[in-house]
Amino acid sequence: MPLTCRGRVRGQEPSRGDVDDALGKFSLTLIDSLDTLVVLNKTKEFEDAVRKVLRDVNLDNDVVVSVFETNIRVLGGLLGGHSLAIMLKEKGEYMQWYNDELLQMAKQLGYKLLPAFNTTSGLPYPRINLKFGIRKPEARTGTETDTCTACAGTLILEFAALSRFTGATIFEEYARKALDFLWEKRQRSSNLVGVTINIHTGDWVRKDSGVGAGIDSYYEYLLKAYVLLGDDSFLERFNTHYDAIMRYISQPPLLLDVHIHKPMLNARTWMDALLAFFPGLQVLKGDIRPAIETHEMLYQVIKKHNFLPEAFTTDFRVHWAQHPLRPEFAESTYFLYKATGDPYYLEVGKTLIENLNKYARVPCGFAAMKDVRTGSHEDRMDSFFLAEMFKYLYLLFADKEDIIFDIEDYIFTTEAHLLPLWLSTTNQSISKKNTTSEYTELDDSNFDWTCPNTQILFPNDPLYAQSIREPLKNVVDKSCPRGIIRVREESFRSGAKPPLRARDFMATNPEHLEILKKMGVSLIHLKDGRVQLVQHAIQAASSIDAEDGLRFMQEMIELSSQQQKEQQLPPRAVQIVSHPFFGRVVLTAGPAQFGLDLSKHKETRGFVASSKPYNGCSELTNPEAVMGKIALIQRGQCMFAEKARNIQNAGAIGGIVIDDNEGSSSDTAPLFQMAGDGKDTDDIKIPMLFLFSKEGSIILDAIREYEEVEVLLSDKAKDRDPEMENEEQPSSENDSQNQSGEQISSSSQEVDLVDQESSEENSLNSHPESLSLANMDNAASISPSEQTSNPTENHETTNLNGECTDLDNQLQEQSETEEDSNPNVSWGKKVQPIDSILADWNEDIEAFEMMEKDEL
Ligand code: DMJ
Repeated sequence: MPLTCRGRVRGQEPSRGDVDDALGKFSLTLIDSLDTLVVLNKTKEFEDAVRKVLRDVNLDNDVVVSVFETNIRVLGGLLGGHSLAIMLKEKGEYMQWYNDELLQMAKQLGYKLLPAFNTTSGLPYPRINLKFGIRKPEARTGTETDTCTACAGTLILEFAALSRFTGATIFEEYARKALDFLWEKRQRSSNLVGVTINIHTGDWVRKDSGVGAGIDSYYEYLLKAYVLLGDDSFLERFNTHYDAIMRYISQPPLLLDVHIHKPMLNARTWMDALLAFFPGLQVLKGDIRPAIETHEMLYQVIKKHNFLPEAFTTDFRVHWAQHPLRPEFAESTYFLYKATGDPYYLEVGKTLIENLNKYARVPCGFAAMKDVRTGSHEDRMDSFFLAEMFKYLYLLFADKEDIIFDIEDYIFTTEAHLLPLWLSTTNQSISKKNTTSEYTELDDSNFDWTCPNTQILFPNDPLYAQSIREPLKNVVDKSCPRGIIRVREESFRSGAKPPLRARDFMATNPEHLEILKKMGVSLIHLKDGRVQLVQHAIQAASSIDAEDGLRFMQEMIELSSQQQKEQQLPPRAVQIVSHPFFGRVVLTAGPAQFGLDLSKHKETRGFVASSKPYNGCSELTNPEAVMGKIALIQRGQCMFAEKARNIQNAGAIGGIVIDDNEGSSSDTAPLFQMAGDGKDTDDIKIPMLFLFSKEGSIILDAIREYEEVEVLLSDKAKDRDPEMENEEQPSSENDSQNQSGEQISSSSQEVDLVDQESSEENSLNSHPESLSLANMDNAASISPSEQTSNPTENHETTNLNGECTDLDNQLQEQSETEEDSNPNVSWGKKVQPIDSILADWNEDIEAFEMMEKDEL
């Protein structure tokens, strides 16, 4: 935990849910970073680290861990460490004492994971208790029915390496069986796989399919298993899937999820950050062009936000704002540089390193970005940062002689652990089953993009990559908000104009109601005054109308979730700028619905002082201490607005409310928004922010240690620059800001606090089967009535290279100001099931809902 400078021990910190499943009290970061030390030529440190692992690590802990994470990080880390330990030993200088101890640990761990495979399908349970295995009452796991495709399909490299290193064939056999099962279950007409699968029945639970979260390394391991094990069946499977990916998912430069049964239908309008590994895999396959294109698009998104947000929309807006310092983009940059030799990729790497140093480096390491928009941090540095990010960035700039062994003799696992290629000819006793006959002859055009040897195709020609990037150079900046692309393309292909766009819909317009009826969409008036939209495809006038209705409903969902987001104020940042922090520590803060709006004004900078009484609920007894400063107040006992008025009257230039619930943290709790007191709050002119207890205590601890602590309250952390380290900033800026005191309008609220997450509970996503508008007025507010132009086909087109059409521009403006608008639309509850055609669609949407909640 790089902000609090401690290790994260499972059970000793508040649970973060699934993310913690990677932690098994087995010194994860130490093991995951073993082979990085050798790559970075820190051989002595590697030797020490191996000794520490052998001395301290216990694998027999009563902890439930993820089988996938334990495999790729711990088993992979031990095997990577072993691979390089024996390489060093052979060289004769280091590790002379080493006697396969890491391999023995790996084997012990391998046996601990095997009970997870005790299913009829051979797909492993997603979790296992390291001490008690599975299904026994003490194990506290084994009731799960589903796992992700990547979770079951990312074992073969580590398990086969373990078998081949030790001669114990059982590991490779189990991993192969799981892969065979997944292959059997692929959707036969599209040749795609879903995101999650039932480990007992083999039914797809989530039928959306992409190359990012939940599936990514399944594809990676098919191709790499072929490279490591030389088994053609893996290559044939990979090529079959790759053909499907390029046919349906790849829309260069985008990679968009589709439905496995309806692969021409996009399943989402956003992409996740994990797919950034895919260009690297395409390099391994030899398909350089789309790799260059997707990588270029991702780089432009990064340039916009400094980091790749966890998810971003097809028009490149932030969808999920966090960034846990994922390495996938650096990985692809490394492989593209190797493939093309284009120095452009060194420039890309330099930008990555500069951004890490500028925005993520903190006194005890590198902190994950909680929100790329504000630059705020999370007290988290995942082990993959050292295992992968450091390794790939170092290798990008390393010359051959900088590395003490030949990296070409190894293959990278998904966690960038190194396994020697000589394993392919060792202990080959595991037979190649199911190899022939199953693979359909692929159309040759599948390989049109493939260049098996880049040196032959463009020897020393860096301009090759540049010529591919050139047409895309403004793809992100000049992008226009998109609709649902595939749907749009299809409707224009047939020359059809959608009869009604969701954004134009007015519930009071009889013509619109007529069109809805034709499309099989009915309006249900609920007792509480709300209206629900439900589509029954069989009630549509024709199958074309039914499809139009489906599109209309899908657009409505998009619109609704966009509007849901617009109601929320974005998070703010508290940045500690005084010595010794100098802006390096940025805390995520909740906004207030009253007081100075930091998104419209310059940041407020000042020293902090605790108010007396600390709860700020009455006139302050220490006005001299808070005068001209940012007052710290504890949450509770009175309204937030009352606290704000009391500190403002005492002369404070801003306020930070610290949560009184001990242990609360923005890592584990949803963003918190302070509401007014139901009265007019225009009199409150100072900015107010909210910190959970953990973040608050970082400031309180700093005061105890350094007395004078200066902070910056803003909507986005200020770049850390030498200014912060040298300058003693006077607080005049704040004074003038305070005096200018522009009026901030605030809607009246009856509650003290708005918890943004729980306010989302009635959102459409929770009840995707039917749509309910809050009331007729709000229904009308969906439709921008001031819209002047009539939508035409052109309005929907997006020109990747050029300008947006009029409507596009209009939409762009809307999206840019989205945080200011408050259309106040809410969606209601499910009323009735829908027919079988729609049910299929709804299942997919339910799956998205799950995905939104638990993915990544
Ligand atoms: C890593 O642990 C592995 O690369 C995994 O396959 C997915 N991504 C994470 C880091 O983002």
